[in-house]
Amino acid sequence: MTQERAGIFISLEGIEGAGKTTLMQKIAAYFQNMGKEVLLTREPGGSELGKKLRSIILNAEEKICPASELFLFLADRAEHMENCIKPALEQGKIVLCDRFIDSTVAYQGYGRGMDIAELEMLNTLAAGGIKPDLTLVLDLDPKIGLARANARNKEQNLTVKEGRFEAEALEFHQKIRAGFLAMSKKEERFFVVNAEQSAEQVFEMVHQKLKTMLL
Ligand code: T5A
Repeated sequence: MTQERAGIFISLEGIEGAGKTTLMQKIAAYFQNMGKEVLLTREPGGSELGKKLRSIILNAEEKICPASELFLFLADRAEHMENCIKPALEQGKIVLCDRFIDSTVAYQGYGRGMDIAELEMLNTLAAGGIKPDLTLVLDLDPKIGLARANARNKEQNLTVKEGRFEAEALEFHQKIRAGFLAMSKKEERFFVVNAEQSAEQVFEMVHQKLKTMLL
């Protein structure tokens, strides 16, 4: 709310299977019921180019070195910001984005061990200096998140094609969780929610936060 723009930008972050997609749909319905226009989007894959990049980045069978992985996420972000997020904010829409800059710091920084200050600089470049007004961090034990994601994948018959990060060891996901919690202490835009609660309870916590934001 410090940045000058007509719309509101909300990002959702957390480990695999934290419930971001589920929560995003509830938040969208909440705003739509108020008559507001909402853009639901995600990274990677929010733009046309991003869809192609997503199929490469998340494919567990595609060998990619950490630096290439990072630059693919950044290319996805630059395109997404310029052609989707920025125009929507200028039109006064509420933008709900499943993962954004903080996933890069969590996964490529805390997870892969890349330099965090450098990642923050590259994020600024890719996102044109735009940060979310609110970042919801869904926090839960990675064992629970991975079990939820795997159960959903089985139910929906998803293949390993999008499983690059799900295939990582539990320790990797624990580092990601710790990374999100560390980041949340540094900036006021973060709101951490206990995602081990039911989807309804998670939304209720977020609903209270949204009400204070809209005052
Ligand atoms: N990545 C991304 C990087 O490394 N760097 C970056 O810069 C960026 C942007 C993206 C991957 O890319 C990495 C991070 C990711 O690994 P993705 O396919 O977009 O991958 O996957 P995720 O963002 O991880 O999302 P998921 O689809 O795995 O999980 P969600 O959206 O958090 O969870 P959701 O809502 O699908 O829920 C999972 C299951 O749990 C149930 C749901 O019904 C569903 O079955 N559920 C609950 N069950 C019980 N209680 C609740 N509260 C529940 N909420 C949902």
